[in-house]
Amino acid sequence: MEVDLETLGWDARWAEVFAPHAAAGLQPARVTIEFNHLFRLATAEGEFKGQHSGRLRHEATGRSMLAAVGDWVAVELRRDERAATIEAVLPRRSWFSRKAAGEVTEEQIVAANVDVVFLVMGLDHDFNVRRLERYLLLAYESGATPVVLLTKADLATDVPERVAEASAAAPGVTVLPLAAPSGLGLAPVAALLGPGRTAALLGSSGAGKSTIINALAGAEMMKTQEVRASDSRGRHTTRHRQLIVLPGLGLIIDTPGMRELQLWDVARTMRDTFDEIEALAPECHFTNCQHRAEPRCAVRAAVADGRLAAERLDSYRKLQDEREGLEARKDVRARIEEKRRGRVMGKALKQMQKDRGR
Ligand SMILES: Nc1nc2c(ncn2[C@@H]2O[C@H](COP(=O)(O)OP(=O)(O)O)[C@@H](O)[C@H]2O)c(=O)[nH]1
Ligand SMILES: [Mg+2]
Ligand SMILES: [Zn+2]
Repeated sequence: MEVDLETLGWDARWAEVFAPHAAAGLQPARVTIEFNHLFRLATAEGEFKGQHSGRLRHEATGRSMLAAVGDWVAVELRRDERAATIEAVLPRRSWFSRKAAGEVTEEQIVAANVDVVFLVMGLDHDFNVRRLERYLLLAYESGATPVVLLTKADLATDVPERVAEASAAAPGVTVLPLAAPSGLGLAPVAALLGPGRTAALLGSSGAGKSTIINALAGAEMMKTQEVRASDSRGRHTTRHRQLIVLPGLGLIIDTPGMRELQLWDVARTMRDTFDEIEALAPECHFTNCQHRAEPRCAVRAAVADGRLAAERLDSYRKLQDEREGLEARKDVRARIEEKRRGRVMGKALKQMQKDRGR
């Protein structure tokens, strides 16, 4: 099977960074599925399964240096086995990361090379402005352009109000209501895609992400779920992240519920998302004002006289807390790493002394 790489998102810029790998006889491939370090890869010659080369695994100093869904990689093809060895990961243009689960805090790439990220929220019990703000931070952090999709518009009676609420929380971001099963509002979503463009869907389980993919594809690409009436949550159907090619429309990455997704480095993005608060901060009396109980705080003054919504300051504080928690965990990790290195050094020293003593 011959596949046009451009339908997978390939372009002149990728070709340029790939040139040295091409010279080494490698082929370009895009990661469509990752499962426990086993990959499915889309190449010009169709689908291959893939694994990292021993050298790449060995040289990676962190998980974020290994391949993830959406990555372009350089592979050695073993055509007879339909298998490939991943020799290199091309530098990412954008990426979503999360704290990897486990004892140490480590950055893990969730999806790479995403042009537009759809923040999906159902207009049922799922609708939550605070959560939207957090998704927005993630989107800004990733480098992809965010768009808010409010699904299940057919179940809501207050669609214009919800759209206004979401727009207020996401200044300058397109907010689109839709009811994917009936096709209502789908055209403007499709218009944001395009051949070779990659979108990712972020949102809670049951928000309607897979339903959007199916509606866009006009086919049952993804299994959707029955929703429990009690809490509008669906059961988990999408187990792994997956990059799906929508013929003629572009590419889309479906993600399992993003509950586990936590912010990695939010300092910059806090400034972008809460720019009205960051703009007031220089007027505070204390340069390191946290806008909590400090006297002569310009931010709290703005809330008091109605120039700033109290909810905005609330969200800001919640993110501040989250960020501090994460920073503390990073510190712990750094101390553990230092200790480990100290132990290795200590062993080496002892060995040296022993050797000398001989
Ligand atoms: N009424 C209505 N139901 C929807 C809509 N979108 C999704 N659903 C239903 O919500 C449930 C969860 O959808 P699914 O796409 O599996 O959610 P995911 O977990 O985000 O992938 C399914 O039963 C869908 O049929 C919508 O726009 N309107
Ligand atoms: Mg799903
Ligand atoms: Zn202040």
